[in-house]
Amino acid sequence: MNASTLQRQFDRDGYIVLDGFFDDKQMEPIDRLIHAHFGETPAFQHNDEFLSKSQTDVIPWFPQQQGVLDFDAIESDENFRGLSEAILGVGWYEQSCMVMFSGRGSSGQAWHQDCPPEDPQQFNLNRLVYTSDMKAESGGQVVVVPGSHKMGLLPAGDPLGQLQDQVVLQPKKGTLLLLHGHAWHRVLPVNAAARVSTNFRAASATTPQDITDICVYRNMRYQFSTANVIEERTA
Ligand SMILES: O=C(O)CCC(=O)C(=O)O
Ligand SMILES: [Fe+2]
Repeated sequence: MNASTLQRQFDRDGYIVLDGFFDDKQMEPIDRLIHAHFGETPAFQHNDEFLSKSQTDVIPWFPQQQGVLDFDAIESDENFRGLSEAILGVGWYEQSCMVMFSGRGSSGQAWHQDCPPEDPQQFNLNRLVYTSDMKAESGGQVVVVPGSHKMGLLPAGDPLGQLQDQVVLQPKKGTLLLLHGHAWHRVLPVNAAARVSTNFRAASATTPQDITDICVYRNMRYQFSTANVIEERTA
């Protein structure tokens, strides 16, 4: 499929899943590197209030900020860049890539929008690359409500409750998931083995760098830079 067809699909649904976008051979060494970095039980970084309220169980790592160069080849892939430009327009930019680790038995991620949806033009693009298969029995699938990037604010309510029309995605080794930051999404609990995903976030030329500083959950808005709940939300 060409980039403009995919762009229209993204505009309609708020996400696109592209299995096999990256070669297994390219994913395997990166997967090993990620697991070597985290080990079995890495220490957590967020504060207790965030952990208990957000029900989000993720440890981030920014390899490029530590001079690890292994992720650069993904970032510079021509098709990857072409698709990003088709969605974000000329002048788009990328952020330092973020690897996310959730240990076995962790709760995954509650429903959220990566940034507030009030201005439809201002959003982050998640470019999620999966270096190993998500198996149904292991959990960790991504759940999204198609078209929700155009439905405004994520409804207040149960952080983990099912939402109408939700779709469960099961990425595989080499899958690229392009996901609009205003789309309503979550990650299911991780049962069997540790889960990793790598996000090469990007945004349009006119979107501020700190666009994802405030995340919207069904029970709060949370600001990462100040580690504060800035709004309590009730249904
Ligand atoms: O790890 C994933 O599959 C999704 C993570 C996510 O919600 C995000 O990066 O915004
Ligand atoms: Fe997210």
